[in-house]
Amino acid sequence: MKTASFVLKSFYSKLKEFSISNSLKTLFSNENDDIRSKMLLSELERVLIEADISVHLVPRITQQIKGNTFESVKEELKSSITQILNIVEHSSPLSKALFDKIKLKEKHYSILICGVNGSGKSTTIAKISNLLKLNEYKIIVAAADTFRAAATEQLERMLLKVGIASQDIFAPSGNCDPSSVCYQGFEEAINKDYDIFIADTAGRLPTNVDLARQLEKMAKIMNKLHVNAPSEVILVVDGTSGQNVLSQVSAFNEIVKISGLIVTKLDNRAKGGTIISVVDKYKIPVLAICSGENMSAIQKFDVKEFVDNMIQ
Ligand SMILES: Nc1nc2c(ncn2[C@@H]2O[C@H](COP(=O)(O)OP(=O)(O)OP(=O)(O)O)[C@@H](O)[C@H]2O)c(=O)[nH]1
Ligand SMILES: [Mg+2]
Repeated sequence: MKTASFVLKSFYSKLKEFSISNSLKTLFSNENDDIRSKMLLSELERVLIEADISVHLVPRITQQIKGNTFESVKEELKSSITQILNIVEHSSPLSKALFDKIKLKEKHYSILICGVNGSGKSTTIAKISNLLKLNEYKIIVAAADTFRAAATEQLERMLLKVGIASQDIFAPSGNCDPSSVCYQGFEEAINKDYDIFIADTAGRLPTNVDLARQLEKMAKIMNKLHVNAPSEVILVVDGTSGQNVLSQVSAFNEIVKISGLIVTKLDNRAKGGTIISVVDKYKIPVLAICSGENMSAIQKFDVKEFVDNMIQ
């Protein structure tokens, strides 16, 4: 098994591989370069777009660049991107409980997890459950992905691996409606005094009207049991999906108000620019990033660390 330190070191390894700096260095070949020259500016824009920063945001970033050397432009870019990312505070009661060991104040904290197919929802739930259990929370997970055959078994397998017992997984047998799984599971969480309730949902394209309504219903039905429910609605996005993530955030946010993002698969070909574009456009916090299938491959999103690795 990989050690925790190995996993931590590899968190930004792909981001480093795609570091903007490599391409940036080649732009500045002689001392008389002028960043405001049309050619250099459009080259710089190309570098940023290739890093997955949206075409709308790139000109706003380059407008601020004045330096003529690699080092000065690098520092200006870092500062501009940091400013964009710092528009929101990247935390929530859940992320604070996960990473800062700050106790959740709200009783029966409820979390609805959503996202497109295969974005990493169930794996992320297992990672979160693992951390919460280590932090001594009593948690219950509802298998509300009643859409895909074997989804419940997959979730159960992953949860059992991190020590969540089967009595703490709400998965009624038979053909169930996902909203009733959410309702009954959350009701059990309240009756049996669990600290945290997490609902896994089926992967869906938000453009599918029926599935969109179903997700909306899950959030509404939970609210009937607790005035603050769902306490958080987390959208899990695949960090390698580039600009598609922007449309996912927009569409899901129309259905249920997304309170935070978890970005997965940063160990794959993720270039990082997607995160910057999403935060700029939707002002939604990034609660955690995931970088591998290993249960310990989840960590807090730290703006400085992220920018330093993206632009070295
Ligand atoms: N490399 C890598 N793979 C990941 C990460 N998170 C999840 N995966 C893999 O992505 C695939 C899909 O993960 P799931 O957790 O099943 O995704 P899901 O969103 O629940 O999928 P559906 O329920 O089918 O919509 C699996 O093979 C996971 O092992 C990650 O951070 N890095
Ligand atoms: Mg799943």
